[in-house]
Amino acid sequence: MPTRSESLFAAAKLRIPGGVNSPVRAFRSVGGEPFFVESAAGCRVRTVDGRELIDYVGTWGPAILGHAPAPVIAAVQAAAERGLSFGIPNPLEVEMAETICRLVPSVEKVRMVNSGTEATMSCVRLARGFTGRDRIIKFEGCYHGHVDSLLVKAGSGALTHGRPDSAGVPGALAELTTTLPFNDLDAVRAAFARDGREIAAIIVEPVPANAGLYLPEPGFHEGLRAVCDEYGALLIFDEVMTGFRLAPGGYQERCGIRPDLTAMGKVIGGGLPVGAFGGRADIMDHLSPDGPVYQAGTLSGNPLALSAGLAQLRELERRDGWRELERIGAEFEAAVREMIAGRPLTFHRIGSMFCLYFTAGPVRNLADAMHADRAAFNRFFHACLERGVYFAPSQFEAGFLSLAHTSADLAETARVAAEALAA
Ligand code: HOZ
Repeated sequence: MPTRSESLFAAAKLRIPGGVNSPVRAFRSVGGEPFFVESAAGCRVRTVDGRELIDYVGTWGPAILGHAPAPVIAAVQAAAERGLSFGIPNPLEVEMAETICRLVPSVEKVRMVNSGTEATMSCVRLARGFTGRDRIIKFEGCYHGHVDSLLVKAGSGALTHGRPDSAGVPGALAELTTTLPFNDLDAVRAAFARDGREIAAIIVEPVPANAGLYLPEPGFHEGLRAVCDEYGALLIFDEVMTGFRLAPGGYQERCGIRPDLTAMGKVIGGGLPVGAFGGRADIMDHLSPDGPVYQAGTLSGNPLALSAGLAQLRELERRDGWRELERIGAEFEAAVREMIAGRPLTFHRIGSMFCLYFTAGPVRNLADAMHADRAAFNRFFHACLERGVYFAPSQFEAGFLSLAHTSADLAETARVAAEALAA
């Protein structure tokens, strides 16, 4: 007798390509089949087969407060009663724009969109329109959504779907993207020495979290800022996952570097489909209707999504959420380090984001991450899942903690993970 998840997946495969609406959900990387979720609350998801799992995916980042937090649900319900979508300016758009400009150090003007992909795509077009140049630099293993120009040596699901790049991206477009190893300033300087006057922008996840999670070395972002300034190129931070998660102002608040443009995404929607991009006013003013770079969206600034995002931010500010996330992260890290002591594993954490690599390390770029023993990770993943703990279904994804993860949840996770490692 198949489980409900098995039956649903069989039905899904008949009508949805691969049975999923986003490839990384399909478990192809780890093997087996995905489970279907019935509901989620706090740090737990409940499957359609009645299992409760401690969740470290957190809807891939947005669930900072945990799932279904009461103040966010109430705000969305109240907004829904006033109307689902207007396509006419609404006051929440002003409140969200003012909030983002207040919190994110480099953002003077911002435009709302509906996903991180839209945000990075719009940043690239705006950078090209503003500079009059076409070439983009990105880093191997960084994933900026499924934008044509950026699906070159990309991370996340694109890393494990069987080919390094995507079919359907015209060669002529991909040729305008230069990919370089992360943390390698010499490579960046060499690329600028060669093509500097053609380069519109560098786009970077300031903390790459789509090939696991590795950290920028001291001076790396300072070096990117300096080379962009020298050659008149723009620096774009993709803070889709780090924005509002690592600090109120994202990673840029922590590192003190001011990018010219910043892409934000799902995290600012608290679980609803949202993205945003913003930055220097003189650059943002190149957008339509004031400027020549076209960008638009019927659902952009959607009142439900903005209500959710604003309610989540208010709650984080009220609870001193970022300090608490750091405390939870440190507690989790201590438990993990004790568990993995003496094993050839590498654990990275920043704030409430983490990754356990199945390699002795060090891991400072994609090439290092690729040394991970994926078969061992896959066994670990399934052993944890069987025991009630859900980590992301790929060695090359980050884990996310929330304010809803209690000490008891973390201790239970450490117990399960130790058992899984032993198994
Ligand atoms: N970019 C997301 C986190 N790596 C993956 C989510 C998805 O592709 O569905």
